[in-house]
Amino acid sequence: MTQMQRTDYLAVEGPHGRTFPRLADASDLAPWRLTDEQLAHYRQHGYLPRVTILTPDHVARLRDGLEAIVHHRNGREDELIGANDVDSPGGRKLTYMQGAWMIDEAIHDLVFHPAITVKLAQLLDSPRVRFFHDQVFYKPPRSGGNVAWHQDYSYWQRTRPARHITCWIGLDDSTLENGCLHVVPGSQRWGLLQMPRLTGDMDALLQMISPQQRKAFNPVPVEQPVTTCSFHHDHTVHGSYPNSSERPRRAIILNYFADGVVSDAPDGVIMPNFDPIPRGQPIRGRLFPLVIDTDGLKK
Ligand SMILES: O=C(O)CCC(=O)C(=O)O
Repeated sequence: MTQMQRTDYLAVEGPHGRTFPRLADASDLAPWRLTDEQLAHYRQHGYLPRVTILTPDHVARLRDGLEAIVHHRNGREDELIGANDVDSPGGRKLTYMQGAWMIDEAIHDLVFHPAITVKLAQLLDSPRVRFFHDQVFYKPPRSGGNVAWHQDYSYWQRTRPARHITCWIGLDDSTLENGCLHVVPGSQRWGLLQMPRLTGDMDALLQMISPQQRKAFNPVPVEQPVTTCSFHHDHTVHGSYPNSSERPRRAIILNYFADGVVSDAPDGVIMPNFDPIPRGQPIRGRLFPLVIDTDGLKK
């Protein structure tokens, strides 16, 4: 594929294609909403597991897109940010990347999928929500490495306030054996902790927390079938163990924030390769698009 043929998926703020349904007016919100029970679970525990958002056909398209990128058939891998085969503890490997949403149509459109965005508006309690960035954590069969215990916001201190949320989307059934996500319920109330190396020693964070927090450190596995996702709060401690199964554990992670979050970066750099945003200025623009505006929908 030549430079000339590259589709600019970011040219229009919103989905590029028709992979997922769109919101036409306010009456379209209802089928995508979380129940009061689900919202209460998130508020109490700092995460919400097993929320159905995809069909098997969506999963197949997302897998095809991701495999094309990972196996260098997409042709635009040079546009990825921080793409890396990371050496993990124990001689294991983890494929990590940001920016898949800029080079694959289905992954791009997933960012705007109402099955996700309507729920984000509820969980963040904000009518307007913006996309922050995507991540892929791809654990190959048998050798896929761990992701160390961490809080997402500890990596996002170039932005404020902490009004962020993560949507974790497995492209395989997530099981204990293949290294599913684990979360520490209630840890969203622990305040901001130090930032460990994400792909380093699993338990590094445990040396950085108080004896009281260590006592309350009771992780639970988020085992969930493909087609579902989980959401977690930006202060919820989470991580994942290695993949010891015979199949990959592929996940696309979408990070969002409530509209109004500003740059707190002394040099304005929010994301490598993106134009700097001066400290104090709202984070917005085509690289941080609005994914939902419930107030703006026709009533
Ligand atoms: O996929 C994983 O194992 C870790 C993902 C993660 O750290 C996150 O969703 O913030």
